[in-house]
Order: sequence, then structure tokens, then C-alpha cells
Amino acid sequence: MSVVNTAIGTGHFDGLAKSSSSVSRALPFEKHLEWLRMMVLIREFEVRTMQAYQDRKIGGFCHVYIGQEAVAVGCIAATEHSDPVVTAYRDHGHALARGMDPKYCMAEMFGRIGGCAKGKGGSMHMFDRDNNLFGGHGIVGAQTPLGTGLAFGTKYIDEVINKGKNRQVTLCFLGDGALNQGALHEAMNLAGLLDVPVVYVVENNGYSMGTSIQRGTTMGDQIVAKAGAYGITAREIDGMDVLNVYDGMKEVIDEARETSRPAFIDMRTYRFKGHSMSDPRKYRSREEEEVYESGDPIAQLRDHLMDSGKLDEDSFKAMAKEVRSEVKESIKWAEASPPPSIEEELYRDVYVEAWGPYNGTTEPEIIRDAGSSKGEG
Ligand SMILES: Cc1ncc(C[n+]2csc(CCOP(=O)(O)OP(=O)(O)O)c2C)c(N)n1
Ligand SMILES: [Mg+2]
Repeated sequence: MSVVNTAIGTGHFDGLAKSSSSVSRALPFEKHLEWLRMMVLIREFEVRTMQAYQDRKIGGFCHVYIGQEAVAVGCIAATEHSDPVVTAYRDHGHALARGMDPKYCMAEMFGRIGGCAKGKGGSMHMFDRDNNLFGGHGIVGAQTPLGTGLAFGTKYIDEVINKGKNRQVTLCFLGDGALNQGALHEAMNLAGLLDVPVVYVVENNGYSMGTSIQRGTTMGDQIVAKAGAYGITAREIDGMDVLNVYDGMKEVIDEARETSRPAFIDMRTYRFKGHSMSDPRKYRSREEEEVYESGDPIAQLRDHLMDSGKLDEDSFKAMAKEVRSEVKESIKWAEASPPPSIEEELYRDVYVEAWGPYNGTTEPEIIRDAGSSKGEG
């Protein structure tokens, strides 16, 4: 029997080359500042989320993204706004990076009607149709067939219905734990076979709850090989440096849009906190955490901008202060929003109401009418 590692140790980023492209460097300073501000916003939002959870203002499962901010920010910056995005349950960062107002995100976690899903989804189910964010999914890997289907749908509309060229790319985020779900492999097979323009971004933070990638996954240091089995091109990206994430992803997304082919990314990252709010992190050492914390994505970009003389301490502090008050406002707003009314909301939004607004019966007409075809499936 082979030896199993309970922790990933300090070599998770070993051997990763920086992206060969450097298009991010040519972008105006304002763009970099926007990405820095977004990462600071996500961080502050989640620090407050943890406090609110401890104060029991937020219930249910809650997973914070602290440490991984450069992934959502860099990847989403490389998409067009109309490109669909779908992700797992560690989803606050993706929602904010996609443009969701922090108020709607916070109110969702507080279970209030002002939340993006009227408070009926909670932390794991951020959904924002206006910003083309299709969740927030709690079942590990469940979003991977959905992402593939979203991409198939946009391609079908562009190529079959409109008889044109594929224009959209779907970003489908997943954790390293989802690598071993059958659904992902079925989805990748179809994507490879049918030229589906979906980019699978594995947010490889080295752990699936308390199980290290080496312990739970074959070829844990070479997961790109799995995509090769489906004819899908793959690459590894250092996900702690937002400029590097953007550079790598811009190339991958542009190519997927042009060729209408899928892609797979082993995005190396690290979560600074536990899996969820109730994880004492006994499976890894504090020394290991400190090594990765020294590569904090916010500090990396802040220092880069300061070293290049474009940002000074005072303007960074002013920006952080502004972010703190924006997050405080979101909490105030969430607290002021009422919980959804049981009478009005319990049965709403369950089905797509093809037969019109819900009329109060538990047997909608569409189901009654389908009686004649019973048993044929
Ligand atoms: C099908 C399924 N099995 C088990 C679980 C319980 N579970 C929730 S999160 C998780 C770990 C997933 O880890 P990973 O995909 O690496 O994502 P991360 O938490 O690191 O972001 C597990 C096993 C689940 N939600 N769904
Ligand atoms: Mg993981």
C-alpha cells in the first residue's frame, strides 16, 4: 500500500511557471486598482461574514474564500459580462466579482427577502441572472454538468438557431474535491466530444474538507492529465497572483471563444481559513499555513503597485476605509430587510411557471395534463 499524506506540505506551487503573456501589464493602472479593490472588498466582506456567523446572524453552511480572491477576480475579469459563470458553494467571491451588490449577497446569507435569492438559498446559493451567475451549488461537482449545459446552450443558440459563429464561453469553477465525482467526467467527455466552449477552472486549494489532494486523488500533482483523456487542452496556473491569473485566463478564454473548444485549468491556490465555519484545521500545520499566507494575493498586487510608484500608502488606506463602510452598509441593509413571508414565498420559484403565476394548488395544471403519458418513460 502506498503512503498517504494528510497535508499538502509547502510544495503546492512548486514548478509553476508564470503565464507567458503579460497583457495585464499593458492595461491602465485603473484596471489594476479595480482588481485590488475587488479583492479587498471580498476579504472584508468575508471577515464580516465570519463575525456575523459567530453572532448567529447567518445560519446553515458557510464557506469563506479568504486566500483565493485572485482566482475569482482574475478569471472573471478575463470574461465578457455575457459569458455564463457557475460555481460551487464557496461562492461569495464569485458573486461579488461578477458585480453583485454586496447588499444582496449579505442579505441572502442573513436569510432575508432582500437577498439575491430572496433569502431562500443562503451562503451556498448565490444566483444573479442579471450578471449571468448561475449559482452557487452545494453538491460537490453538481455544477459541472450544468456549466457544460450552459455552454452547450449558448453555442446552440449562436450556431444552430442564429446560424452564426460561437460567441460565448462559460466559466465552470469547481474544487479539487470534485475531480473524483463521476458527473465531472461525464461532462468533460461530452464537452470534448461536442466541442462545447466551457472552461473548467479547478480551484485547487489542496484540500477537500480535511483530505489532502495527494490522499484522495490519483496523480494529484498532475491533474491536467485527466483532461487529456477527454481531448481537452489543459494548463496549470498560479492562482495567487491576480495579474498572472488574468494573463493565463485571457489566453484560454479567447481561444475557447475562437475555436469553440473546452479547456481545463489546474488553478493552484490555498484557502487561508478552514473548510467551513466549524473546521479546526487539525489536518495541517500552522507552519504550512504561514508559508502560503506569505503569498497573500492582496499583498502581492498592493506591493507591486506600490513598488512601481503608482499607489501610495495613504490612497490604499483610503480605499480600504471606503470598502469597510460599503460592507458595513450591506450588513445594515441586510438587517433591515425582513425574512421572506412563508405564505407568499414558500411555493414560489420552485418551478419555472410555464402555466402562469402559481395559483395556490399543489397540483399545477401542467402536471395534471401530463397524466396520459404516465408510465411511458
Ligand atoms: C456529492 C457530495 N459529497 C460530499 C459532500 C460533502 N462535502 C461538502 S464540501 C466537500 C469538499 C469539497 O472540496 P473541494 O471540491 O476541494 O472544494 P473546496 O471546499 O476546497 O473549495 C465535501 C466532501 C457534498 N456536498 N456533496
Ligand atoms: Mg479544495
